[in-house]
Amino acid sequence: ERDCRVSSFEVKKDFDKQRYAGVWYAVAKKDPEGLFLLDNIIASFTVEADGKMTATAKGRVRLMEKMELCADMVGTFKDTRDPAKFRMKYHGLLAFLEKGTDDHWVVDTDYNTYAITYACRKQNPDGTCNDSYSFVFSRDINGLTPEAQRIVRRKQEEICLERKYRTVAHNGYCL
Ligand code: FEN
Repeated sequence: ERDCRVSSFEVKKDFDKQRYAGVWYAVAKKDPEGLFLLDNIIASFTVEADGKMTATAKGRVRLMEKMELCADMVGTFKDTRDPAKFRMKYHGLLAFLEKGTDDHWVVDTDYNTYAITYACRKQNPDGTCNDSYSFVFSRDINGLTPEAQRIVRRKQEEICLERKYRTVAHNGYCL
């Protein structure tokens, strides 16, 4: 039987934030419950002079069925004992956007092609996740190579989220 306890998920070994920095395009995502970014999601990670990681994320959101806009989200990351596991405090530049604190785990990345991230917001009593989100990021807005897709698919299984993702469309809305 597969172990789907959050505490047993493996993350990137010897994660290097400097190499992770820069722009990533979300090409697929698994949504959490509640409000989130719809599509056109672009994240940009920076390592500050003091070594702390920060990021911005743009993504399309829809307000009241009719209006849509590009939401600007800002995240600041707190290091943990595991270099690939962070606590991310985030807020939107517009006050009505939800703010919060999530895990940000880098499950895997090769730094110059793909990355897969994971956040569990709520755990079940048995240690499996009850409310998670996950991004597949690409350095190339047009998507991943077949090689990177194979790696990402295996990682999605390892975090027990296979078949839960949907493609993130990019039509230049937040560029
Ligand atoms: C991540 C990595 C880069 C930095 C950040 C990331 C996380 C972003 C999150 C966004 C949440 C969006 C919300 C939208 C919202 C991981 C990409 C920061 C966690 C919560 C609405 C929609 C409609 C409405 C109100 C609010 O609040 N959307 O009427």
